[in-house]
Amino acid sequence: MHTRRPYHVEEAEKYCLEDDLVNLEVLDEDAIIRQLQKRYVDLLIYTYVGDILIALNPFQNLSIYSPQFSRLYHGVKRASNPPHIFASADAAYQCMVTFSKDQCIVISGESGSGKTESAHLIVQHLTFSGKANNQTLREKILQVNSLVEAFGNACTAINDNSSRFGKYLEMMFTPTGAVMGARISEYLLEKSRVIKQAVYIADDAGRVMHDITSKESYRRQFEAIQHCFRIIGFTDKEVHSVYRILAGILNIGNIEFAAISSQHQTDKSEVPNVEALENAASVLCISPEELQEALTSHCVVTRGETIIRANTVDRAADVRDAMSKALYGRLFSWIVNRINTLLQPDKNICSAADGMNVGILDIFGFENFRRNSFEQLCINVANEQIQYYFNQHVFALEQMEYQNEGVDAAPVEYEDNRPLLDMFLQKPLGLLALLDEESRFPQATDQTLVDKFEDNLRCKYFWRPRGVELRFGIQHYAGKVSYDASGVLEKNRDTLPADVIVVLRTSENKLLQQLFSIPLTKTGNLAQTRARVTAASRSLPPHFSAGRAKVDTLEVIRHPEETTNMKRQTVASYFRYSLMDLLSKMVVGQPHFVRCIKPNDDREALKFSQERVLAQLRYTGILETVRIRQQGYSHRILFEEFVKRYYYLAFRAHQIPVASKESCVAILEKSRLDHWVLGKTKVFLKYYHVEQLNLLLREVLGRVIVLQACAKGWLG
Ligand code: AD9
Ligand code: MG
Repeated sequence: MHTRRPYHVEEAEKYCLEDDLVNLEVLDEDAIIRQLQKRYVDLLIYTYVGDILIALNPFQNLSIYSPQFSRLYHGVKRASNPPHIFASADAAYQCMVTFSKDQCIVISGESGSGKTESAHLIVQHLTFSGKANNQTLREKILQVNSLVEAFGNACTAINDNSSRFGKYLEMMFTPTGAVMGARISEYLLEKSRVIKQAVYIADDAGRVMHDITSKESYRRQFEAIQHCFRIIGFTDKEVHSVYRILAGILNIGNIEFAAISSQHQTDKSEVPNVEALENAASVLCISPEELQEALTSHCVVTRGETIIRANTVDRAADVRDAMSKALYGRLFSWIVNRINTLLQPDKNICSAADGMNVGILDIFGFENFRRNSFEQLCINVANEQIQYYFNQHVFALEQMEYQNEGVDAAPVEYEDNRPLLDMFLQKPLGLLALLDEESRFPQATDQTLVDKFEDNLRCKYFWRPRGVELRFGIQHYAGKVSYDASGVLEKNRDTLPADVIVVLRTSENKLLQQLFSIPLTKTGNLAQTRARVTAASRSLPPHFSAGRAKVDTLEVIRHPEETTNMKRQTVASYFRYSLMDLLSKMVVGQPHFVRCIKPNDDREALKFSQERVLAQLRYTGILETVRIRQQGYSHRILFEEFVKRYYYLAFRAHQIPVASKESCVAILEKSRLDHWVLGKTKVFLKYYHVEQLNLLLREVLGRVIVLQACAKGWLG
């Protein structure tokens, strides 16, 4: 596949490790991969591509994350130290403080590549940088990830601690950069996991059984969770209620159904293992009779009359599963909401509106198992969206600005996944819209669903293998995935019968009552979310128009059972909304990217599979990224803003210069920078210029403060 490079080039490169791929003289896949490999075996897992960080999973613990390292990377020039995740976290922090602007760190990579670990390390460094006087607050923030992951991560065939939800953690800071609180938004928790572990887990049955039987490790994990709850500030009563609900979910899973046939009816069901039913009812503090009733029958209202109908065995099992999923999903949302309340900024210190934040995005990575279902589809579409976001920022927006501003820069070709994203999200003929439409027909089956996809999705990204009825394939940006459509319709409908809600509301467990009484909104205050989404959509660039269309039709989220006449909220429609909500948060901040790479599929330290790494470099467009960072200008600042920010570098404090091109030139020349360019309205800078300017500014401002202090006689 690759031609080997001449020997002397390899020789010359032997001792030459480049911290930044942009500095490579020979720029091709071969050079990049050899560079990364050499670094990896030297345990240099981090490498820059300009301002973007590549992080290779070391699959072993490295001693480079202590507070001493945070100190080393705090507030210094990037080139002073080897590349590090702390340097990226610090860059975001410094940008936030210098420009008083929200920042957003987007971590991407396939499942098991190290996103969640990276997110932890970023939080660790940010709590270090944003020194809160309040030690307790810092400790609380450090526990947040562990707590939500205890409830939302699980073991898969790819990753023992795989995220089964998307997480956007915003760390909030005062205008001077002291950490003052945190807020999490969770996206698309995979609820189906509590009722049925997919086949891919069964592959690992031996190990899972071993884990389950090694009680010692379970007890340690349990104690760790207890510790997190306590530090963050949950009351004992709340924690107790949480455990009861978890025990309820486990016991519900044991309830079985059997058919009872009488003379008149043959499709009734009953619970043969009454003990499981009683246990479930007991821990959930509800009546076992009412629980049985809710599972084995349902009310139908016709012409004002209520009729009770029996549930078949299958239907009863579906209701049981829907109940477990609802309990798990709502409990998870409650924990997240509660954390947000416990970690909100103290109004006496600073109101959230006056502060700034750094958001850290850690979603579930791209997945391709032997069997892929609706869950993988949603996960992969979310990754598709994040890749699109990356492309927009790194390629599209930048090249558009060159054109608009008349700046001469060679265009860099990149793989645009917009058509694929449209195939999923378009209305009315995108895959998710088709799925929703089919979910509304009671007679529809998974077979009619796949037929519908085939009839409508006529593009190269979709195909249907012959001879396998319920299969369809999708060519994702990260590879081909074959999906199994069985059960997809039902998963999308995600119905929870009113009878179940009624009985859960009778619980004496206050928390449980609460979970099913108020319409829980996943994203906090609905009115606020809606306002934010609408406001952000106005500032979205034109290519976000698909998103904008979604905003126009944005419906207030209500849970299906709270709506009788309203259209049901399906998982697919909630998913679209979530993506939009997430993007709306992200577009507000200035983005920083961390690209996680998995060096091998065996989770082995020091093992570097060229083939696997190359595949990831290709689909994430790393080579193109290196090119654009080498040739392009990743920072574009309006003249006015540039002068406002940096005038101290060339003018005296009392001189207020005109916001003109000439003032910009004066500043740039005084700062002795090379290779910048001026457009019609903006200064075009390389990523390293901004760092140099900020360091200079800090020096100058430091001198100004000392001078002022002397003038006022404060310093001896
Ligand atoms: V998924 O999409 O949620 O399935 P992630 O989040 O990308 O996936 P994760 O961070 O969970 O992957 O990393 C997988 C495993 O790799 C971890 O459990 C660690 O054992 C290992 N890992 C990842 N990064 C590091 C690191 N910086 N140091 C040590 C690491 N181990
Ligand atoms: Mg993860």
